[in-house]
Amino acid sequence: MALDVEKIRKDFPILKTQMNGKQLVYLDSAATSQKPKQVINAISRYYKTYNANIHRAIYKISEEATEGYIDSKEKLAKFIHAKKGLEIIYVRNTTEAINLVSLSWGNDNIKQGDHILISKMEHHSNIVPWQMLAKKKGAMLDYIELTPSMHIDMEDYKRKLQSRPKIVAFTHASNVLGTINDAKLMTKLAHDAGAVVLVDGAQSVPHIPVNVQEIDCDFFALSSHKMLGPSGIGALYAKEAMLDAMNPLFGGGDMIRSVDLQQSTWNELPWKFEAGTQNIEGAIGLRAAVKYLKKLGMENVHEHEKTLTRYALQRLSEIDYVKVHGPGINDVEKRLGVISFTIQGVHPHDAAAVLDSEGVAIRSGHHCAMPLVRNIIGQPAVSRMSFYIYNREEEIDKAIDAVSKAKKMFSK
Ligand code: C6P
Repeated sequence: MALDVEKIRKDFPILKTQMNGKQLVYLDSAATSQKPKQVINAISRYYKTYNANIHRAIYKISEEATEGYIDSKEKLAKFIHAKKGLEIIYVRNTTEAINLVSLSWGNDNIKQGDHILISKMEHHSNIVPWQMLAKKKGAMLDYIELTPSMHIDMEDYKRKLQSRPKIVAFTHASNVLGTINDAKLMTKLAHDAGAVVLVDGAQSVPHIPVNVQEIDCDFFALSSHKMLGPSGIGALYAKEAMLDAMNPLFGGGDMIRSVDLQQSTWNELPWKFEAGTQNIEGAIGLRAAVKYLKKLGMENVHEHEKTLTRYALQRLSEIDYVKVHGPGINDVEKRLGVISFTIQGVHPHDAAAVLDSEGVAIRSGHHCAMPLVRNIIGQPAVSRMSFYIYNREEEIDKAIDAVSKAKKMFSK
């Protein structure tokens, strides 16, 4: 079913904003999404009517806050098709979720000489924690190559699996290329080779249907702020058996069952991993975001973005001085609405500045993926436009008009 974009736009107060005297055209949802009034109101209602700490008191509003927090996990678990709410650990963001795995699971399971396998299209969040772990343990960090069409090179992947890595960590969808990886197949191959699998879902969960049980990954990381929810909250999904076997990363209130002078025992899942007062309003906001996306239907969300992506790729392909870095128009089915590009003779930051002056928000830079942007794409920076449920074709037209304006300005 096609999304009713005009109706959706009415839910996003920020879309009425002007930027540099022009109607805001927000094409940077891969960095963070805008928030609908349903999310804003849910957070506001929490603060106005039942703000209280969770798990700690038996009075009514504390119970209501606790119920909201727990229900948020249940709803998120259902949204990504986890078996149980207790498989969801709330953290600050995708970055923290991956670090939780590298610091807890990694510390206990990676030894000197072990291999850790990641891909060359990873965000720094899925590179640096593994570098730190490899360095600490004397382990080897290997990289899966990409094909010229900017997909995972599956032959290289199979070759690299022969060194029997202990863990394989890869992104479900690239924040630079838009490429959607076959997470299910990659997980199966990794499991067959005896590896544990972590999937970085920061870019996939907001835009495509995700089923962690079908993928069968052991860990899956996501951020609320990219999927209409507030920032400062994200989640680590992990299979219950993995979480049971892992040690907590932080010690403190709530994560314990009992505390003696010299030792403590841990609380049950998922609380064992959530020390101290949590981001309660964040969980309440994320619950509202999940409800909003669920109502739209993730198949419909993806369809809408594919239509926009097809349109943008078509229009950009008609401009001879623009180069798109990522899978082309024939690959739209397996692609996000994330389009990185360069304009011949125009620095990406200059391009972004011209678009800004026209009210169009895009991002330029290395997009926290330096090994990909610098070594594989071969540029110091790229411009990137990214779409979401509230974008429409005329906004892409405005962006492309501004691209030609930038070309004219800098070609003089
Ligand atoms: N990418 C972008 O503009 P955090 O910051 O922890 O919420 O998300 C990190 C992250 C991890 N993996 C992928 C694939 C991502 O895209 C991101 C965030 C933003 O592309 C900010 S750099």
